[in-house]
Amino acid sequence: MQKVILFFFGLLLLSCRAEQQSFIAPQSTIKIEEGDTQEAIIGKAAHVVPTENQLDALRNEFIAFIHFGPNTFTRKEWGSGMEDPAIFDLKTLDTDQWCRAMKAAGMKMVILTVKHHDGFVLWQSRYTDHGIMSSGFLDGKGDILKSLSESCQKYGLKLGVYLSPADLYQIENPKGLYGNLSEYTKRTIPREIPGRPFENKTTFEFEVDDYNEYFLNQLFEILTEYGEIHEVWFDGAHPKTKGGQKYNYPAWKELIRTLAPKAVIFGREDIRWCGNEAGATRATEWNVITYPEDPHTATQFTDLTDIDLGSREKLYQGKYLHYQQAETNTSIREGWFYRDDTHQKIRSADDVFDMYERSVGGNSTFLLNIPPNREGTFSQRDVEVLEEVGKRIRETYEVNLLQEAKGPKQVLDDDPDTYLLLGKNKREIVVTLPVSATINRLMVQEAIATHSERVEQHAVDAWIDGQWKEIATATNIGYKRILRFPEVTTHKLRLRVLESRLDPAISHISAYYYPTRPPQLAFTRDKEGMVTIAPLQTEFNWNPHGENAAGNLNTGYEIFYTLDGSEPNQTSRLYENPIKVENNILKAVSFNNEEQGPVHSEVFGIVKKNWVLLGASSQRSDRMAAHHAFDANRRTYWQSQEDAMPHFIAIDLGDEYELKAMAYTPQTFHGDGMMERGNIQISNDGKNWKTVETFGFGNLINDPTPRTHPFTNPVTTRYIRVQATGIAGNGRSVTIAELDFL
Ligand code: FUL
Repeated sequence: MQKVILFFFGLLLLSCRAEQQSFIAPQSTIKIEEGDTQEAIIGKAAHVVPTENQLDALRNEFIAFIHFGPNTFTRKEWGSGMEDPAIFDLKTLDTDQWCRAMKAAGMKMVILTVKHHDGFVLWQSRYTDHGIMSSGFLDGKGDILKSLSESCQKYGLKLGVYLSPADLYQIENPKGLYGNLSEYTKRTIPREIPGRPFENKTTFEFEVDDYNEYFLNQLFEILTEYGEIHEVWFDGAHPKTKGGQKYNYPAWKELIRTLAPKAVIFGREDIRWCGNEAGATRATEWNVITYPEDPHTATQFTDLTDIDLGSREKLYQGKYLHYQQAETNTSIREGWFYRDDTHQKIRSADDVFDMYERSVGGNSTFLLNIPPNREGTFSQRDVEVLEEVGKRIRETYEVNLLQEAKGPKQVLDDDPDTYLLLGKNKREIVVTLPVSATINRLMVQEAIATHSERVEQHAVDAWIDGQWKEIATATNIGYKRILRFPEVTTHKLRLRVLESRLDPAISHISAYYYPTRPPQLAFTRDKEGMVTIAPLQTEFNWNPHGENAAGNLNTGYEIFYTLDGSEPNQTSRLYENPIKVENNILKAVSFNNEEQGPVHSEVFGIVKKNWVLLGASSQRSDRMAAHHAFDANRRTYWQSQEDAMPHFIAIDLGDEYELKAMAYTPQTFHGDGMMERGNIQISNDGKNWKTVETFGFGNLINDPTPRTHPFTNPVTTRYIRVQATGIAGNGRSVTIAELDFL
């Protein structure tokens, strides 16, 4: 008898334990315990959900970035911090115009660089005079943040702030606070400034040093005097650091959570960098990722440039599972700041719309930068692109072609809180239309707020000619997945979940039609100078210079080009075979009957066929040999040894040329060896050199896109030597994917 009782008691205990294990409360962070099985880890991952603020941020979908400051006037990407504030020579400002254009694009929030790395502040701070108060704008009384905040309220946009932790003004000026080795003492935030009281009477006590105090005081100002702030953006980039300066993030966070309870924090636990600045998206973007430490106090982070952040294999290696969504951030123009309206490239509406679909429809938020010009407005061409993109988003995504469909109403309604839980035995959903529709987009969403992101692999079928035909497949879904495929006409669709972490909860399915456009184009030139023009493959473009394999959705188009700088049209030369381009601008455009695609243009330098290596300071290995710096192949590169500066590469161009500029293409495989500073030398005999130019490039690690240095005066030479005198991030070896001379 006793045995029987014990047996039942044992069973009860076992079942309680099983239940305990299967009950995991949905939370935004879950610790992986030592001894957790792989199954247990996946079970936990399937319960990691966004916070309310993160969910709101995801629902913004398309948001704007605004880079504005002294760099707008100096045409630089990174300032030095020692610019005279008078350089910010703004005479007019129209933040209403910015807001109208952002609204027209369908954006929901705007994040302004209130202080970029140069330390110049765009608001009336009490704690520095390095900013708008010392510029001529409105006699030093202007306040860009205030003006934008008022416009945002008028147009119904949310507001966010970018406050750079790196601060070159505070690093470089003799009285600067950054890294001044001051003592950590108890300080009251905000520090009172006579005659400038705060309306908000909240105060904080923190044990901090001078720079952290400065930073907290500034956060206090911008979070209390400019209306509700919805995002605080902490850039991880640092042109320089000093004195081992540490950031008191727990204090910053306490202040933000108290004063801006609706704000998400970028760069720390709420929102993460997507890993590039080129608008590249991952085919699989998981927002449940791992941390090596507690994400709320972490000082070590996962490498966010990794192509894989959330596969099962990655999760097994983590210590914490954490919900942290990606922001796909890029600029509508080449570079983050405005330079000019003639040379600075602007993305086409096709390009931006494509990025919108890949990022928003790929489980991330699309953060697009539009830099205002020196008149304080968005330039006309930027506005046109924003308006056109907004029009395409509305015309495509406001017309759900499954409006009349029959099927599970939880997925067909517009309520994100209703969902269909797909049990083990039936992981598919069928929807039927009363009449056939032609579609080429399908949108699927998971109920992430309650059930996390669980789908790992799925397929979509259409009922065509009396049978199911698979029309698209993709990996995860999460907040939103937009599947793009060649158009089909059907009255029945089926979603099949092929792999999942526990039972997935599908909250939404809808279908759309986007009229196929003539494709965006891309050029590649070989060593002989022959240029191939082909449709740009953007689907799997994680490495922007790498191979990618996406099928082209376009057919039946023709390509026309010009070599004289004029805009190509249907009367221009028809592209049939590779064409020779040397020291020239190539412009090409695709046409689908009468419809015109975006114009793509590129300036090509002298052909590298006869270039010979004269010498290089060193090379790391044969695979990274110096000749790769001019083999017309961006996927190979030269890397020097970790030697003392300067590193150099000397080239015989094979003939004498008049040169007006140098273009540097960094390698995109890792962040090492970015050539931040250097000089250009020429020679009569390839032996004795004289310096003719010095150059400097900013922000190369995060944005390794080609940079051009125009020469102050043209030089005529056959022998040229490029010397690297400074490597980004204090690196000690140099890498060059390609050098070009124009
Ligand atoms: C980078 C910065 O260095 C760039 O200048 C820009 O602000 C971009 C958004 O972040 O890390």
